[in-house]
Amino acid sequence: MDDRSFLDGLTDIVGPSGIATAAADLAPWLTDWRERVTGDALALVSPKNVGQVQAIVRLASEAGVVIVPQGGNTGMVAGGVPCPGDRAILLSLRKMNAIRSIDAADNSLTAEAGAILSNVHAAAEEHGRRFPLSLGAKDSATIGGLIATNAGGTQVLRFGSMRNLTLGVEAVLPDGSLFEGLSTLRKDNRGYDLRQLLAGSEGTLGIITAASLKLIPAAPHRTVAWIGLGSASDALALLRLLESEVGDAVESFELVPQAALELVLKHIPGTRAPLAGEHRWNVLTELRSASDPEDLRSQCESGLAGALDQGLIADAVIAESEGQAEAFWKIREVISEAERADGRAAKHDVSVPVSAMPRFIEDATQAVEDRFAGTRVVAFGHLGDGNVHFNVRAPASGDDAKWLAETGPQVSSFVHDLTHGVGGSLSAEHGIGQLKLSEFARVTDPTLLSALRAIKQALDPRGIMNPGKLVPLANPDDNP
Ligand code: FAD
Ligand code: 2HG
Ligand code: ZN
Repeated sequence: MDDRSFLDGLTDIVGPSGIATAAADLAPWLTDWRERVTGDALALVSPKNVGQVQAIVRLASEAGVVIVPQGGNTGMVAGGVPCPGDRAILLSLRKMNAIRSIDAADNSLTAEAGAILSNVHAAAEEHGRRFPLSLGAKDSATIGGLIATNAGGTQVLRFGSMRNLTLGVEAVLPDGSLFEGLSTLRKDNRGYDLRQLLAGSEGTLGIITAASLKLIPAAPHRTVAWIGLGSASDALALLRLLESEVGDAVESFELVPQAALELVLKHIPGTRAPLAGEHRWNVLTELRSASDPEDLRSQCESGLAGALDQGLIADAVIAESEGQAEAFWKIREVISEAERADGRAAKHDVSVPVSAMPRFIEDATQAVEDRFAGTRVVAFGHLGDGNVHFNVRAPASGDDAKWLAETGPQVSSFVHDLTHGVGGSLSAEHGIGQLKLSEFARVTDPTLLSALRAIKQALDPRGIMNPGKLVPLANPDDNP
């Protein structure tokens, strides 16, 4: 089928308002958030219902055209944009954004794939419930994209990542059939779990059209503290101390180095440092429980006083109001934006055993900065999950784009080898996409890679679902 007939067929399915082919309409969606890849597409197609998604998939399969599912295009590994040179369509789920139902007694909510995370938060809150996964891109990231990347975020410590919070999935498979898996069962042991296979599949096995999500009771009061301290190992000791004081009320425990705070203050208007002095490391922690907010606050105060006595922390401030709590969170959530505004960096999303992370940060920073002269490591993020974004900034002088193209791959291999050496992962929460594909192939057990290819082949024998992402080709030289 030639391109013209294919596009006519798509227009018949979604109507003229559901398809765009003009370069200006496609451009914002063809480049990834980190501005690392710009792909090609014949059209941006925006179905309004599941039937249209099925018809699009069948037509693309017949025409041999690649489908790239896309939600908010906030992914960090260029999984949601086509590969350069692909004969592809961008399949946007953004118009399928309804909250289909909320069952407060069941603690569950069912939403279409294009529903934006902050809208899901608001819908749950209206019913006295909470959807406890959040991240900096919450105003753009969609439920489909979050499941497809098995996103993590800032509450994983207590509630797990997206796959732990996904009870059921509805998805169109590569042959156009519909998997009607929108169950909200807490227990269901009927063999292989297609829902869990689709979680983290990055659009390579099918198109998620809706999902049922786990809710928890609302806990409207929170205690948010910003703490200055001297080392990442003191930060981890602080986490364990707080947990012994307040149990699992500790929901978030995020590490922010002074260098990241400085980037935020420099690039993001309206931000200001929570503490008067400078500290090599900072922690942002949030505690929530159903108990009296004053109890939680005093437990937090006593935990922090204990930490001060033990010399674990240098200074701390507990937010006095929701506004101040939001201001602390803003600093944490805009680090990526500030980093992007400051220039190019080789970005890594590594996890190691939680107890090994402080040492890893110290040793790997030293090793990288010694080996690659002039680079500056900014390691921040989810210390409580053993996951930091170990980002290596280009030397301050010189052409950072050139540095990233020429030296970035060596830096990344070096960081991933260090990570692998302590039993870690090169992708804690962002996925593989296009950007990590060759490194994933390089450091991963060949048995696992064969199993991934076998699953892909079984479900998508024509290879139309988001090729060039996540599943490395058998011949390493063929990977981008
Ligand atoms: P997209 O970027 O559009 O797509 C992501 C992937 O999912 C692609 O492979 C795409 O093909 C696939 N996909 C999208 N929709 C579907 C669908 N319906 N069916 C099948 N496949 C689909 N991530 C974290 O884990 N933790 C964080 O703390 C975090 N913070 C972030 C902060 C910022 C400022 C930004 C910009 C991103 C952050 N992310 C974080 C990245 C995170 O992965 C994305 O925000 C989110 O998971 C992707 O959702 P999206 O709708 O934008 O998906
Ligand atoms: C975060 O935790 C995101 O803020 C983005 O996962 C990380 O930009 C990054 O490296
Ligand atoms: Zn993160």
